[in-house]
Amino acid sequence: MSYFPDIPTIAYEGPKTKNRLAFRHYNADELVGGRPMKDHLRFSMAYWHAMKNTSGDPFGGGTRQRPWDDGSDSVDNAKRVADAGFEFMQKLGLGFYCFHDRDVAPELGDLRASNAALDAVADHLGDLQKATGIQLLWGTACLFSHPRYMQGAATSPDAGVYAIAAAQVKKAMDVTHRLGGLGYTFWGGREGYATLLNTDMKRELANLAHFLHMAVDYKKKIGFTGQFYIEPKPREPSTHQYDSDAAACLNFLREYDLLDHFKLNIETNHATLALHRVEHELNVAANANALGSIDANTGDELIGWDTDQFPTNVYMTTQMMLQLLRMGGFTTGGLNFDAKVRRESHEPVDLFHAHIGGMDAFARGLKIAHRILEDGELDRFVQARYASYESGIGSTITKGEATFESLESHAFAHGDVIPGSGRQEMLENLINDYLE
Ligand code: XLS
Ligand code: NI
Ligand code: NI
Repeated sequence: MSYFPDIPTIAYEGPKTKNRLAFRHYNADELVGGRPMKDHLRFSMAYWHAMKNTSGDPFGGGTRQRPWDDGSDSVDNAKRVADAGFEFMQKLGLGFYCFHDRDVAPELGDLRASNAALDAVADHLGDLQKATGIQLLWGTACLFSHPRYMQGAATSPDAGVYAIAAAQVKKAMDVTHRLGGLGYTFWGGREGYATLLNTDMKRELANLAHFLHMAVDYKKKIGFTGQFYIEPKPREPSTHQYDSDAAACLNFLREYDLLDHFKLNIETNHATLALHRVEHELNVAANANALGSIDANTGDELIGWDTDQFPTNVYMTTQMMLQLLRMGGFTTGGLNFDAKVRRESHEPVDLFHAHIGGMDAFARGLKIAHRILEDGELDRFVQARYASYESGIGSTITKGEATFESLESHAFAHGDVIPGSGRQEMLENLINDYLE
């Protein structure tokens, strides 16, 4: 049984092809810097967007044709969706996927029944993984859709809700572990607040920290060795989300002694909502040794909300890949397409066009970034820009040996200084040279 009978396996045909269902740049086994593209990029399907999302918006319901999903809460239906998902990933050559517990299996009337459904679908997912070699990049629990989570989960004012959230994460971790998941993500869907008038922020943050410490303990207990990720996002659905950006997450993790146990999963559209470029967020995370994974998408800068579009901008993917290559690439993480087709793009084939575009955009970004780094002109400029910190008075600053007194005598002795040009325009031209 095929769910995409008219769509062939997508092949690399090179930049000149006229075939819209082909890769122009992503060539899985082609080596870039001695490593196959597929290992650099580690593309992943986001189950919720690719398989479950119907592309509704606040003004109208879903438009998407999803012949694999009859909308029922049965385990059989969930297994069919999984079959469609694995056929889709195989046809695109996606080596990984990510899910929320409630994407892959239905939430039923009570927790025990929901857990049993999840176990049954997980068995099926395990079989599909075995048959295809596709791996689970990370799992997570949906702690934001059900009405009980309207005021948060691990930051809920209600301890009963908090307990259910913990039970749900416990189960989602079990299943992720069982499926050999390489990671587990905490996106604090509704961990934030709408107004301080009703909010005890200090208590909510402490509760959140306890929750994550319990997750760390449970991870050890079950022998799960996957990487934990926190995914920053500044707003939506809450007005103020606690994990607002990479710096805020790192500060929270440090304050509550969790930094050793978590890395960040950086999402492009969330960076934009935080008024940062995604490369800034990647850089902040990487500098703290905490860049774990990426939710690859992009936002519409005119609309200003989390539109979760597919990434197509090569200038952006180039900057992202520069950050990633400089840090030595992914270990457990990957590029997870946390992106959805537009409401107008309602046919199953649109899912293919969307992923092909995203994969090609990152493949180009990878090749371009690799060449930029190999040629070295950009890095040489940056190095030279800071050269004054490598010798003389500068090196005493770098080594932490300088004092206000030593710097004052340097300033007295040498008089005023104007730094060299930042050459922003020249460097922008340099990058454009590589974007043929
Ligand atoms: C929503 C988030 C979500 C996480 C997983 O904006 O991006 O999809 O990635 O819970
Ligand atoms: Ni995401
Ligand atoms: Ni998002």
